[in-house]
Parts: sequence; structure tokens; C-alpha cells
Amino acid sequence: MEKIYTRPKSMNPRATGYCPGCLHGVATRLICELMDEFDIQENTTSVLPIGCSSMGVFHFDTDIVISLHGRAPAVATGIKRCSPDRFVYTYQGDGDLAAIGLSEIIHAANRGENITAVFVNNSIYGMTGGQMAPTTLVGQKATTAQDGRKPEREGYPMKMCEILSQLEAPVFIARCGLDTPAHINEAKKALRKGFQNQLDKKGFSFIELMSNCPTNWGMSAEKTIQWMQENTLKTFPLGVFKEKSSGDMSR
Ligand SMILES: Cc1ncc(C[n+]2csc(CCOP(=O)(O)OP(=O)(O)O)c2C)c(N)n1
Ligand code: SF4
Ligand SMILES: [Mg+2]
Repeated sequence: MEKIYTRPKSMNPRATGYCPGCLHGVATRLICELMDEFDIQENTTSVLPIGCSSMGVFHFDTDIVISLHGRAPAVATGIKRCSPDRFVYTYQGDGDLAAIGLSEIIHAANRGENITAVFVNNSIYGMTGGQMAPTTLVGQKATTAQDGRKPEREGYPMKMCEILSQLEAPVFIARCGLDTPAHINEAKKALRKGFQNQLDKKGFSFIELMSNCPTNWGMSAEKTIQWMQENTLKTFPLGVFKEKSSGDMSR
């Protein structure tokens, strides 16, 4: 019988490092499928951060650098500038990218580095036990906001696609969901575009993937999907925020 669903070649053959039902697994798989599709596994450097995303070290069968917390875009910049023919992508969580690493992602985007930045936003610090992130929703509970985030106390959720799309240099900025098969297909298309842009030397692409954290949201995996649809995707609308046509390309 023909196999129609197999492990991508770019993914190590081992059990998942993520918690059951965690959508990091879907994001990881999409990236591996695309590395196979573009046949770039041998020529790729995955730049991982600190957080549950760092468990990509078990799954991505590529060269890997794990950077200090938040510094993946700076590390990726160095690798890509020294080895412009390598495919270099970052894979960061929301605490890593939007809190401790906010400066790095903004400046890499502003410089128009020819890298692909993948941002897995589960609106919480997953790895360290559910502390509030800059992306935590208003009213969402976290160990450091036990009565739910309050704007007058902790400010509003930070929307990275909206912030980065104000910059001149980025060529592609999109936010996708991982909650339904249709959204996962859209996410794969957006990631494919981000990969292609880098291979075509067009510049900086940013793809945000809206994700979950069953463990720290304190819900079953199934319930997190419903919660995302009723809450997360209302605060973080999906869509393409910026896409330069070839006529706009300054680099
Ligand atoms: C300099 C430094 N500060 C804090 C930590 C603790 N720490 C590890 S992971 C993490 C947050 C990760 O959250 P996020 O980026 O949202 O990733 P997730 O685990 O949710 O995928 C923090 C604060 C650390 N390892 N190093
Ligand atoms: S702690 Fe949360 S983000 Fe981390 S692997 Fe588990 S479910 Fe996923
Ligand atoms: Mg997170």
C-alpha cells in the first residue's frame, strides 16, 4: 500500500519532545516538510532559541545553533552574512522573541537580513511554567498574573506582525493559525513563501504561527483549539500584513 503520510527526511526519527497536543509539533513538521520540498536539508542552519522551541534540537535533522535567550536573529544574521549560500531560519517563541529578544528581531527586520524568521506564539512562557508573556491576552491567566492580564497593570498584548510591518525593509510578514487543517495549509503556504524569498535573496520574511500550550493553559489539547478560536484569533487576526512585490524590492 502506498504510504501517504510519512516522516519527512529532514526530521529525526524519534518520539516528540513536546507535550501531548502541543502545536509546536505541527510547526516543526511543516518546516521539515518544506526543507524536503526545497531539498535544502544539507544546506540549512536552524537557529533555535531558549524555550520549548529549543526542543527542535531533537527534531530538525540539520546543522543547528542554539542561541542565547532572544538572540536568534542576531546569531542568524552572523551565520547568513558569513555563509550567504546557506539557508538560515530562526524558530522562536513569544517570550523569547517579543520580550527578552525584542530588540534583536526588530533590528534584524529593519536591516532586511536575508533570513526567514518563524515565530511560534502561544501567548505564554511555556518552558518555564506559564508566566505572562508580552503576547498574553487581556484576561488570560498566567502564574505571574493569576487573576488574568489587566491592561492597567500589565499593558496590552504586543502584536509583532503589526509592529514589524511598519518597517521599510521586510519583504513578507504574515500571521497564520495552527488550529485547523485549513489554517495549517495556509501556514505552510506562508512558510513556503518565506523560504522562497530567502532562496531568491529577496530579504527578511516573518511568519507568525498562532499556537497553544495545553500544559500551562491548564486545558486538554482539544479545549485549547476551541479557546484559540474564541479568544486568541480575535486578538491576533490572521492574514498577510506586508508583502513587497518584485517592483518594490530595494535589495
Ligand atoms: C537569560 C535567561 N532568562 C530567563 C531564562 C528562563 N527562560 C527559559 S525559557 C523562557 C521563556 C520561553 O517562553 P517562549 O519564548 O514563549 O517559549 P515557549 O516555551 O512558550 O515555546 C524563560 C523566561 C533563561 N533561560 N535565560
Ligand atoms: S510546555 Fe507548552 S509550549 Fe512547551 S511543549 Fe509543553 S505544551 Fe508545548
Ligand atoms: Mg510561548
